[in-house]
Amino acid sequence: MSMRLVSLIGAPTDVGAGARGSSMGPEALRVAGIDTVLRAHDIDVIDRGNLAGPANPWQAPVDGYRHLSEVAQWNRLVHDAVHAELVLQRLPILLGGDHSLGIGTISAVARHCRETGRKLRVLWLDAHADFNTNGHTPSGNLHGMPVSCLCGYGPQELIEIGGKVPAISPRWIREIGIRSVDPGEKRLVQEAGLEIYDMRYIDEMGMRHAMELALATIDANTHLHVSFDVDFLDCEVAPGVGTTVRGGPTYREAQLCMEMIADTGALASLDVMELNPALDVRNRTAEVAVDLVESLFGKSTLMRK
Ligand code: B3U
Ligand code: MN
Ligand code: MN
Repeated sequence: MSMRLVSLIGAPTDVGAGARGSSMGPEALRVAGIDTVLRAHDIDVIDRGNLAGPANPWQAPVDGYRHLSEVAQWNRLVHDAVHAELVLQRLPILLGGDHSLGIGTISAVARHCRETGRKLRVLWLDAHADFNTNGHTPSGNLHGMPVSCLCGYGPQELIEIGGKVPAISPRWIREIGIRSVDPGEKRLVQEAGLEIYDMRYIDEMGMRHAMELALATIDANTHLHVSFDVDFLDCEVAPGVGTTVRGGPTYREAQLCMEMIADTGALASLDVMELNPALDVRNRTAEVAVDLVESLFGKSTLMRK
């Protein structure tokens, strides 16, 4: 197997979030050793440093959106940086930053897939469905809307970032770990037909079965993008996030999830989002996130067939 090439891109902002602090996420992931851990697996890692976007103006929503113009500016920067790495055949890891930036990453990934004729699958690991619109959001925070924007339901500034609208089809997404969906958002998710493995499903059927189904349509021509919102994890394991929702996957369930993704060999881009060091305990959540990223890149290969 040829050497794997990874590029780290920091996006230090919380413009799309309801709490300040995820802007410090990239640095906390570096302090937890994300580069060293990957290098230990014979991966060529380049840290591109941080993108420089607008400051957080901390204003009330306008037309149901908070900070739309700043979120759009950050996402354009993310789109360009991620696309450039994909063209260089490097696997981009976006160090968030709030989850609204998934619009920029996945728009770039979708564009690259169109350009290279690859099939795209997106795994959205999250406590939330992130499928709100300005008419349904309880907060106006754009980190609750990236999936809907990517599917074409959203403001022009955000849905056109990668060119083609919509960037992706709801059929390409699998959401895992979901346990907080707003009432209007629930209807939209059902109408769009999103494939969701929520905590009820995981409780009843187990993480293994959920992941087998979520990964079932991946083939040799698939670009697999993982968008990992750290609030996916149970808050006992990961307290350092802005919107904790109890009852998430345990450390072991999350490890299995990452290991099964690694086994596909299809992982081609990654977001690590919503880590909020201001709410963390001695960088514990960053360390757990890095540990899980290590599993995504094949840490536990000892027993593999
Ligand atoms: N669904 C709520 C809360 C939320 C979504 N994503 C996060 N929080 N991180 C909203 O505001 O849209
Ligand atoms: Mn999210
Ligand atoms: Mn979330």
